[in-house]
Amino acid sequence: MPFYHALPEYPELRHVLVRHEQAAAHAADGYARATGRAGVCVATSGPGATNLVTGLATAHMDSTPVVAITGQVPRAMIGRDAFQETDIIGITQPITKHSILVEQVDELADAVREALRVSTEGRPGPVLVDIPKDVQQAKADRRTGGPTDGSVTGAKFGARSPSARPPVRLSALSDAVRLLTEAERPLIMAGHGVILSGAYDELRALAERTGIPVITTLLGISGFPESHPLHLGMPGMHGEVHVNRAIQQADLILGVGLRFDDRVTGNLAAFARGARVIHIELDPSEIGKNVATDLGLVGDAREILRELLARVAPRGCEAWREEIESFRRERQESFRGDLSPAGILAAIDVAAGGRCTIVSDVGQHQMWVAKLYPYQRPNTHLTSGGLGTMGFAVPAAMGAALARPDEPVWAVSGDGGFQMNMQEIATMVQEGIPVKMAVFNNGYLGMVRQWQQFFHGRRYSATPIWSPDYVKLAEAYGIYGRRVERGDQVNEAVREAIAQPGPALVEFLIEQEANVFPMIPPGASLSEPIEGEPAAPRLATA
Ligand SMILES: Cc1ncc(C[n+]2csc(CCOP(=O)(O)OP(=O)(O)O)c2C)c(N)n1
Repeated sequence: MPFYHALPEYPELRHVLVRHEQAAAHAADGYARATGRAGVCVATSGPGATNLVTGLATAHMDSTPVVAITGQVPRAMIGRDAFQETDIIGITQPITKHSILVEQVDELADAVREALRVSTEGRPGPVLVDIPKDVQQAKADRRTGGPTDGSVTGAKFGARSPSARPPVRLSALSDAVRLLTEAERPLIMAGHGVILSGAYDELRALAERTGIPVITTLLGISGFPESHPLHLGMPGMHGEVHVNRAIQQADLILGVGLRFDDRVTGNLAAFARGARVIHIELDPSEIGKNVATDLGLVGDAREILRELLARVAPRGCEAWREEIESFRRERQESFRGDLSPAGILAAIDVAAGGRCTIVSDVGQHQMWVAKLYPYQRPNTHLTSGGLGTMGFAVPAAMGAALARPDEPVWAVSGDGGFQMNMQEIATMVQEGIPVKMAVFNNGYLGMVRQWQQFFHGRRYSATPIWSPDYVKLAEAYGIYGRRVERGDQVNEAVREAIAQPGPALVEFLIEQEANVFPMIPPGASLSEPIEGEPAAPRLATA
């Protein structure tokens, strides 16, 4: 109440009232991913605060700077199970980078500054500031201490000042250069760190100078142009066969700003057995955490790539040029049917004139979006990678749309994830946030159905999913809505949706039992992909 009482005095703060606090956290996250600045969300104590939890965990897993401000019961009531009391600091401790319970009003301004700074500095992450009601009601002299050069609230993770940590040792850099020069089949694996540090130009220059092919992890997508002749694609569980084959055949992997997640490596014991690994990473605790590393370079990806560029001599990758080219030729889509994800995504790209941001949800459609959308511009693919949070796309797209008013922002969801946060259409209408929503409706929790088909003998337990009439839903919210059943309706629907000044909803009735290929079964190595419909039902292994 005190926070909202004061809010009208600060018209320069854009406040967006969401319908569910989970959406506030995701919207702040979407804003943060799109701008590099902290996204801020606010919730009341108790249930409001706990509703933020999934969004904070999502931001934590993907290293994005979100600041959550929560109300708390008055100090004298803390610990007495007061009405709407929760220990939100305790609940969120493992999923925040930092959290602060503000116990004195004198500390409030510094706590908020500190939260903004910590969230963006170094490896970004979520920070929670919990403020008891009586602290909010107390008076203090407005403290104007702290930096006034904008370096706090204006801090951007992509434009960090050079890190305070000691520079990478010269001997380590020259070891890296030697490994890069001597390798016959080197590969660059680019992760989220490339985007967080804004290392696009440096990555591209290094690849072009050395001829080393680049693969982009789910969160590294749009860190390197999709159509670049050196771009191979996405690795891992749903990565293309040729990308995983390249990993398995490589003799050197240069990992840039990634954490070698299990969805990327498959069975660790069989991951890139012939390769030495150089790992560039801001967070030293990531080095060697999952994959044994021959050389770790700790620091900002952009700074370290610059150092390498200054030292590495031009080279080609002759020993493996032919394989790389054949890998690229193998890129293909294995979707049957007239209304294909590739066709829908191509239509969105064309209708947006190549200028749009895609925010995907979690499931099969997420993998299609990751592999098939022709990303050319930096940081135009936003998705929940580490936590894999269904329901992320719609609210995160709201945050991205507020950050990028000059281009269409599309939320691409499945019928399952869309129904987890579709209440936010009301927010879009009330606040004039023109998110374009694509629902890939297959009538199933598709990714789970696929696992049931492959590993549980087609026992479709609790995966068929009913949907409301999305056209009528759009109508109920007073927005454009359209159902697309055939390939020849795609272009027009997408164009019309983009032409709307406000939000728009397009439902695509895609083939119900389409699968995402290839797929590395859980626990298997990158060399064991399933490339087509399994002949006989298998039993679950994991
Ligand atoms: C909040 C949440 N609950 C459950 C899951 C597990 N899960 C992963 S994918 C998936 C199905 C997604 O179905 P849908 O949204 O329809 O997308 P599709 O796979 O059909 O494209 C589920 C339930 C999850 N990732 N997130």
